[in-house]
Amino acid sequence: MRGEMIGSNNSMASLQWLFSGIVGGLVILTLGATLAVHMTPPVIHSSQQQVTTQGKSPANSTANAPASSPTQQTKVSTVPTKQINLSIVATMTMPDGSTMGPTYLPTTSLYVPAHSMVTVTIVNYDIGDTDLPAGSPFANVTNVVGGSAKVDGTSYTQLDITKVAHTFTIPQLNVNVPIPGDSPTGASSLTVTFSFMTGAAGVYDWRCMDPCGSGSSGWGGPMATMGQMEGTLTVVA
Ligand SMILES: [Cu+2]
Repeated sequence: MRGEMIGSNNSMASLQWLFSGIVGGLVILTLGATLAVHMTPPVIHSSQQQVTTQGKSPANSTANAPASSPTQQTKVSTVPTKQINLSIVATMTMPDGSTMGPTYLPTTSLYVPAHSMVTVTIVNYDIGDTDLPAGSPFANVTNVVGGSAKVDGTSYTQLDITKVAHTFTIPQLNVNVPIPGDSPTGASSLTVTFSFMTGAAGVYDWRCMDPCGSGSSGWGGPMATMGQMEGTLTVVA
């Protein structure tokens, strides 16, 4: 009798276990389906692909994490960052009294960490435009974080080919940012900012692709001179 009661209780308990197991399973399945829907990856613009790629290394640098721009921070806060400040002047007087320019300053020899986010600030004092050839791809902002650059705080993804003064171009990394020759505010300079991701260590050429130099092609003088409109980007492991 007692044994039967116990047995009966066990049967009841087993049924309860079975029932709660089914309910639990359904809850888990429902949660799983809900999460699957909500965890669909966000649409990533082609220019941001490297961000996601680089973002996978969780080591290093909470100290170097960008302090602002929360939308970018969620994706790139785990990678090292590096700030580069450049300016562009129309002419610069050399110690011997000769002039050179236009030129990037203070140096075109840039050093950045591998697998990092490099933020570049360029103050362009060389107001005025040099047309890019019709259909030039260098009128477009390419392969920068977020897909756009900013001029005096306003985002842009391309310029009219007649509104370009210079470009900041790293051909091997497909990074290109056209630098406007017209200040939106009418000021005597304008400030361009953008970020790009580095990959493996190596030495890359970077340069201006707008024919701002001398000669009939515009590709002479500063455009053909290291330290003026071309330089090197050394990515350090
Ligand atoms: Cu140039």
